Amino acid sequence: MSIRLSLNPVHCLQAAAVVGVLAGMTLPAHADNWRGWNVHPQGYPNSVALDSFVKEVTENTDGRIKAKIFHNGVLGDQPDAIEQTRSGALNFANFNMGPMGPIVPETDVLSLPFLFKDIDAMHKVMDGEIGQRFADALEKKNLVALSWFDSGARSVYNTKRPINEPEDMQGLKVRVMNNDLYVEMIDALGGNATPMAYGEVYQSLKTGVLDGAENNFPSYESSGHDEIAKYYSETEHLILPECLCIAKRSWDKLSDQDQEIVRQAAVDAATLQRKLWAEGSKKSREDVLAAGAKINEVDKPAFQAKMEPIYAAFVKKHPDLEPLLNDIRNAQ
Ligand code: BDP
Repeated sequence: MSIRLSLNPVHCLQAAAVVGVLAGMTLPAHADNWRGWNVHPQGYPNSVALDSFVKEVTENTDGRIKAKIFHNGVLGDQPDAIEQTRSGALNFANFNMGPMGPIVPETDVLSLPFLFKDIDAMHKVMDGEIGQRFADALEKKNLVALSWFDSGARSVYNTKRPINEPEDMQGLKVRVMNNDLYVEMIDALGGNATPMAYGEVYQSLKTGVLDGAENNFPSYESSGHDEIAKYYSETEHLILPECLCIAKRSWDKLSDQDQEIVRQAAVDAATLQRKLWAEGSKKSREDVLAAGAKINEVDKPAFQAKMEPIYAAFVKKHPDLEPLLNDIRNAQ
């Protein structure tokens, strides 16, 4: 077979020009442009830690990975971002284990109320062999968890009244994260749970669509919810870890050397985040108090008793997860 080339002089000149330009410049090595998701605003402990992760990854890979983090949830709400990271459309993110439950059932164990006795116990569990089991479960769903962040303890707050006893929750419309377990939890207390995206809560509190929500002090403050829902009652019903996760598709493309760099950057980010968290949550508590929040302690055993049936229902639904639950209890 013969191939006939028609040589158009204009095309030849254009091609020569392109080759000339390419030859004259030093082409950069192929760079992976990574986009990361974060729900929190700039300056929040997690955001500062993610900024440092981005810097360390970009510098230590000599620009082979160019990472950029988008704060403030501008790339979508958390359930969406989880899906996007699973598919590789986003490359990394800081996720809370609460909205992870519908995708990775093992992580629902972490959403059982009053599971960890305190934050140190949570760290001990997540930094050890049990944390690795969660990472393995996440990896099966295409998320590579490289380190665990803190998110303190979550408590209930509302616009109406201080909550001392579970009975005080009666009839309150309380926003929860996207997970059926939280609906069961608030309903068990006599409230009306409303799953809703984090970014919509402020407006809903303002217009009275919601009476309250639940979160830790830094989020209560940074979201501005403290300006509207003045009663913060220290139920401390959830101590949820968060991950710094990489899309498995992005992770698998890396050389061993770059995987090591990214892993180290994630571990360093978690060390920084935990330090900033410890300082930041104390400061947020003081700030919201100074701004007029009314903080009270609650009758915790009464809340624990009301939520106990959630455990039995959970084990009935997920008998396979009972050993994991027991191991977490025994490890504390
Ligand atoms: C914050 C978590 C964040 C959640 C948010 C929420 O850090 O990941 O999206 O709570 O309540 O504490 O949705």
